This record gives sequence, C-alpha cells and structure tokens, in this order.
Amino acid sequence: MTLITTRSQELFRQAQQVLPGGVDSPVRAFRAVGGQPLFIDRGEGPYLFDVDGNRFIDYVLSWGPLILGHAEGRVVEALKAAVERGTSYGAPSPLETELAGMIRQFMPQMEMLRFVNSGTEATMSALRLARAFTQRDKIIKFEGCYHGHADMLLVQAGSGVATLGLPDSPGVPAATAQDTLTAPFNDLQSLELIFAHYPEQIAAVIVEPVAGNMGVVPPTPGFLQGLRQLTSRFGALLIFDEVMTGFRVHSGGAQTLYDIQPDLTTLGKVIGGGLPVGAYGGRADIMRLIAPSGPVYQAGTLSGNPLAMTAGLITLRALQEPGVWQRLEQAAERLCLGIGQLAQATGIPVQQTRVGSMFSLFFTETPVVDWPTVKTCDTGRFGRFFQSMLENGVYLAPSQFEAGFISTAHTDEVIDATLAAAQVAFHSLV
Ligand code: KE4
Repeated sequence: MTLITTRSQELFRQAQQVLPGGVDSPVRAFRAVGGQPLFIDRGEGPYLFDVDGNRFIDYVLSWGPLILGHAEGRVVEALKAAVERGTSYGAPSPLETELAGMIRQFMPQMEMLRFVNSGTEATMSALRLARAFTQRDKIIKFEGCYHGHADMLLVQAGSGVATLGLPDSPGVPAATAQDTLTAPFNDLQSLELIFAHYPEQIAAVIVEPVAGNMGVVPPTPGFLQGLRQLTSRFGALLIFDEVMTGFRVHSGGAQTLYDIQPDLTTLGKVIGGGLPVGAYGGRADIMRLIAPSGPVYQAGTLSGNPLAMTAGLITLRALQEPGVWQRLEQAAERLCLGIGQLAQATGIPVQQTRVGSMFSLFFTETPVVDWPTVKTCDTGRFGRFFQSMLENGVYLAPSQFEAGFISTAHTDEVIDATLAAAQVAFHSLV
C-alpha cells in the first residue's frame, strides 16, 4: 500500500527553504531510512495523524516524553487552566517546588535539583558543576552514548550524530574535545586504563545507565557497579544521564532499577510531559555550588515555567496510579515477544533489547553490547523495514540507532495491530 503524502511533500519543500534540512532536529529528516519526513497535523493517544490524513501507531512519542500518549485528557485540561494564568513568570512559582519534591520522592538521591529547558542544558550544567566541585577538567563518556549537543559531548556521540554518520561535529574546538575521553560502553577494563592514565584529572564519568542512543543497549551485569566503584576510588563524580531512562525504565529510573547511587542525575523528556524541560540534581553538597547559593553559574529564561511544570506534575501523578507500570511492562513485553516470533518465522536475523517500556530491534545476528557491535547492523534492511511499517500504519523511530517507546495508551488492540503490520514488513524483507 503506498501512502498518499502529497501535502507532506509540499510542506517539506517549503520547510527546506527556511529550516536547514527542513527540520528542527536532524534525526527527524528520515535521512537514515530514505524517503521524506511526514508532516504531522495532530496526535491522539497512541496515534499520530499526518497532514495527508494518514494515521500511524506512534512508537517515537516525541522521543520518549509522551508516556501517557498524545493529548492525554488530564494533561490537556491542566494545561488549558494553566495557560489562562499566564505562560511564564520569570519568577519562582510553587509548581517548581512541587515538581522537584515529587521527583525527589522517586529519586531520593536527587537531594536538590535545578530545572532547565532541555536535556542538553541539564547535562552541560551537570558537567560544569562536576568540574567545579572536583576542580578537574577531564570527563569520560561512552562511545555511542548521546547526552545532547553541548560542545564537549559531541565526541563519538550516538543518536543523530551516529545516524548521520558524522565523525563528530565541526565547530567543536580541539581544546574542548581533548578534555572529553571516551571508552567503549560496557567495558570496565578500558575505563580502568583511562583512570590509571589520568588518576587525578577526571572530574566525572557521564553515562546513559541504559544506553538508548545507539538503540537500546542495556548495561552488562556489574558494569554500573564497576562505574560506581571506579569513580569513588579516583574521586570522580558519577553522573547518570537519565534524560531518557528517568520515569521510563522504572518509577525511580535506572538508578533504582539497578540500585546504584550516582552523585548527579540529569532528567528530561517524561518530567515535562511533552513540554520543553530538563533537570539536573543530586547530592546537596554538590548542588549548593550552583548560583545563587554558590559560584557556579547557570541560568535560563524559561526554566521551571508553569506550563512545563504543570504537564510534568500531571504526568508524574498519573504514573503513580496503581497498575500503570505493570501495564507498560505488559504492553512492551507483548510487542517485543510478538516481534521476535515474527522475525524467527521469517528467518530474519535480529537482536532484540528492552528495558521497561523502551526497546529496540537490531538487524544483525551479532549480540549488541556496545557501539562496535551495534554498527554491524544492516541499516539498509532497517530502512526497508521502517518504510514497510510506515506504509502499514506504524511510525517507528527513523533510525536504527534510536529507541522505541510505549505509552499507557498502547492497548493490546494497538499492539496487535502493530504486530499485523510487522508480519507484512518482515515478509517484505524475505
Ligand atoms: P534534549 O536536549 O534533546 O532535550 O536532550 C538531549 C539528551 C540527553 N541525554 C539523553 C540520554 C538523550 O536521549 C537526549 C536526547 N535524545 C534524543 C533522542 N535520541 C532527542 C531526539 C532528537 O535529538 O531529536
């Protein structure tokens, strides 16, 4: 079945006249999967509707934030009421304290936190803070992990950087990049070598505790515990970048799921319920260095704005309802089991990963544990699978190196409709 995308094509032509690549974030451009991006008219529950009237079951969910689905009734009603009280005050409001308190309830390690407007702001601020607290300059990240687009983090990054095959990014001064060291994900030995080489120069190790930006790659047993031990031993801070995993893999994030106490945590996505938000926080003795209580400067015009706070509060309250996490787990398991059976039935070699309600399907016969093994994927086959799923009404992330997400709106009927599309898609690959 060929999709009618006439209106999207015209809008894409217009968009390219004024927006680089026609998009406001690179991975949306479909460069990795071929074809042109669809322009969206609206979202509703588990569905996206494009400007040509096509309906899709959505597994991108705005790249993770929409854990309750699109235009969820309680979120919409609360935002309608909030917007009538103004959109931004540029001054403290009780909403920020309330949302911070709710986050701390689920992640007690975040003794204090600061709201910002994106995950990028959260990670770059957390690293500035870690450098100030330790008075050291070097940081360590892992190949294939993505922590937003701050200069120091665009080194062997995942997500769109990997999708577009960019070596890293022009415009990042060598002087900046040289203080960012990288190690293979799930490889403690490489990390120990770096620490042995720079025993007193590492300010922090930043990690996606479950990598989501090379596709979903879980930590191997002992990896996160090893990070904790090594950073403690060498006086470096451990930063869990939970922008994607926070309130996604567990109500208390990966730090609760794996029982690890990071020194700092970054959040985003779900805590804003679909509005622009980020947060960083952790040990109070570290956070008190942040201005105005301390000398480390960080600021933001719209930080903690009442609309994002409102959407975040409604979303996190909804996630406290009985049975929500079991529902998400059941829906994700139903989908991934079904996908695995369909792949097996057609003999297509795939690797499947899932942690909570984030999942990936890798087109490779190599077990994926890090960026080198993820790179064995047949991205051309992924692109053909993606296009077939799209033609059959399912909207996956337009890159092999991204995660899929499920919402509370993804009922069994929606999952089963997805599996019907997947059956057609797998057969189109044979
Ligand atoms: P933002 O600046 O995009 O809000 O957050 C950056 C970020 C930080 N840390 C992690 C673990 C993240 O996954 C992200 C952003 N995730 C990507 C999806 N892979 C956002 C989608 C995009 O770049 O368009």
